[in-house]
Amino acid sequence: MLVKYERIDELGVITISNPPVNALSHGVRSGILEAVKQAQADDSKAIVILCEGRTFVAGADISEFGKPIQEPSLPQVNAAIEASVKPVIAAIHGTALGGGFELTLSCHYRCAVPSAFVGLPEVTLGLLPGAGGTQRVPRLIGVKAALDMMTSGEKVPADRARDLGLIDRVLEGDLPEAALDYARDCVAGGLGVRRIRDMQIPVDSGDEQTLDAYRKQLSKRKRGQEAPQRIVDCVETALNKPFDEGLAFERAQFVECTQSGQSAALRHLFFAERQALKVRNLNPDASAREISRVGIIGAGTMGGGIAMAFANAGIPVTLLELNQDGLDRGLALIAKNYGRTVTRGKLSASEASSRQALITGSTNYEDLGAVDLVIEAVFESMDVKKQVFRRLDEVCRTGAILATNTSYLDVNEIAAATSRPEDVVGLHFFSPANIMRLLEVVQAEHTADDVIVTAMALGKRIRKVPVLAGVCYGFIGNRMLRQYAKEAQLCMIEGAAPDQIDGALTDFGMAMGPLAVGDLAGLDIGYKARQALTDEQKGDPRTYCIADALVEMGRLGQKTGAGYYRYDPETRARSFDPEVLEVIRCEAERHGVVQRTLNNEEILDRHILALVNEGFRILEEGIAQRPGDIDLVYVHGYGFPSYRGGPMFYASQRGLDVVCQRLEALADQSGERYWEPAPLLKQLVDQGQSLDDWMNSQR
Ligand code: T1G
Repeated sequence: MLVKYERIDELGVITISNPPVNALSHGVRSGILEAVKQAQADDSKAIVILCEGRTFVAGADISEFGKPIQEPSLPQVNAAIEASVKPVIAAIHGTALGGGFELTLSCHYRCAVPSAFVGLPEVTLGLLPGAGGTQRVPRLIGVKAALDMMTSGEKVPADRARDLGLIDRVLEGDLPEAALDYARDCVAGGLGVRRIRDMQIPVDSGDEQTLDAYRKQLSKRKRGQEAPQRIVDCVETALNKPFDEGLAFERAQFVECTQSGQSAALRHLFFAERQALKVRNLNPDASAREISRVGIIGAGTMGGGIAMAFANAGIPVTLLELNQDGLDRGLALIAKNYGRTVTRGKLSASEASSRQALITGSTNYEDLGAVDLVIEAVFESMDVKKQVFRRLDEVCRTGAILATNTSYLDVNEIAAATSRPEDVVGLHFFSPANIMRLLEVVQAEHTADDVIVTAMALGKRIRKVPVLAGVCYGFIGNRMLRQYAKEAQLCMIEGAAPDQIDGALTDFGMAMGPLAVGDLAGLDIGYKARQALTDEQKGDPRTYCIADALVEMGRLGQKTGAGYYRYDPETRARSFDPEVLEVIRCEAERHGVVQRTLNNEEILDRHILALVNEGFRILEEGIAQRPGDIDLVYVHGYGFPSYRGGPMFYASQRGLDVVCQRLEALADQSGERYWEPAPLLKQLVDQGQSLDDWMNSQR
């Protein structure tokens, strides 16, 4: 029974039960409407709407999008609730989100348990609140607070929601009793219906300016995204038009969003993130090991960031650095980072210090004897890592998980340095590790199934996006990045200036262009790594000669004020430097490259399709479980625009046949076998199959 209606004394109680999150499927919407009608006809004095299970309604059923909307629509259900002749009270627990929160807004009163949250996260799905949220919320809390809530999509805790006026009462005690008591109070107090549609927006003289400011701000902060701008348009309509007109405008905007490629992409990522947690071919009896204390080796930027990621999730950390100075520097950097989050208002001072207190410094390996998991984040050298793992093998307790944060080294080789390869796994974090959500969980040949189960669950627990990867050079992300970065170098030596290359990629939606990224990381990192390689190992000299020339000129990137670009010493603002063009021209001449003009379409295809082609190879080798996993890696680890769904989703949207043809054209143009379409891509195109078809064949 999705929706139950019962009488309890003078109250009519509507209970929704649609696990796992009480999503507003067609059946639920129909059931609510039926129950509301029934309640109008009986002698109940008030109606209470609540949910069974772990949460109040968490939104519309996202899996229904893209299909024809079946009536009753949620706006129709909400209209019936709001029109009720007797007060309707929503009783919230868990997270009332999206359409779930909009359902409560059509009620006349809202109460919640202290641990509850409310929110309108539609924007994270490329949507907007499509069941009255853009019209009702401004009437409750004003234009600016409403825009903050709807364009961020962030959850609001119950007490703050009450303070804002989004809910009326934070309950003491549990549901349903506390909610029924609150409803009885409403009846006893003679509180009649109170419809938000009849309220006036608490107008602020600066509202028009707020709308303009928001449009400007969003054009930068959410560049390229359609839904945020449409939310501003809906709020502007709420400000200037009658309620029903605003509701109709909102609905039209919402329907357009549901049909947009951006929303399809973001919904794809929503489900991909949940799918990624499901690892195929594991022993079904494998269960997660208890992780209550973590050891991290290396107090550098990465080790400190990883320590913060665990402390932020309430997990105590022992941060090991062999020399005291290094440890002190690492702890000071952590303190500075927490101080910055307090300054930005992201954390209270007390919360920041309680998290920081969870991180204990040590210079003694013996202090790792009792931890449940150790993550090494030491220098990227196989010899150094093997040394560390031999030492861990000696000091760590039986059953402790030994993880390497290596970016691309062979985890099998590292595991072989211990007597317990079954406890060794790769946990590849991305810098800054306390911010970047991606976590590549690298499954080595002997990694035990329960270690993988533990790592995936732990990744979610520390609010990362865990993605399983097999062992190969660079796993998923860095392996694809290598091809992408190579194309940046080739486009440059062939005649495209750094700002043209970066501009083409940022116009596509990448957070940063490849050359600006190189300057940020430091050109000397690649330069030093190449010193240890033979010419053959280095590969095509055209793919690194410019970078090496710049390094030898002392232009290491941002840290020296010049790399591919010049940087203002104060602001670090980036500017084009004609001197670099001369370096490029000389290197082109030296390597016999005849320069030419490249258009942005070619630059973009060579970068993005390099990712796609390598992604298909990664799939067919079984390094990634599914295309959505690859998309998550590139969106959450490398700044691929989320509203394009990731490289593999982008390829599907563009058409695998079109992608295949472009790759073949690039192979003809460059003579590089690398550009030949990956066999799996060719096979799907020849068979007229999609990536979804391939996924279904893998089940
Ligand atoms: N629709 C369908 N399935 C959903 C769902 C939803 N809204 N939310 C979650 N699921 C599934 C999810 O796929 C997973 O399935 C299971 O529930 C547990 O989810 C008209 C148009 C509520 C905070 O954006 O944020 O309303 O993998 O693993 O970590 O204006 O789910 O087990 O098969 O995430 O405890 C707006 C989305 C929709 C909220 C719980 N609402 N959900 O987190 O569990 S648009 C949202 C969440 C809308 C209206 C508009 C989280 C959660 P499976 P989970 P969790």
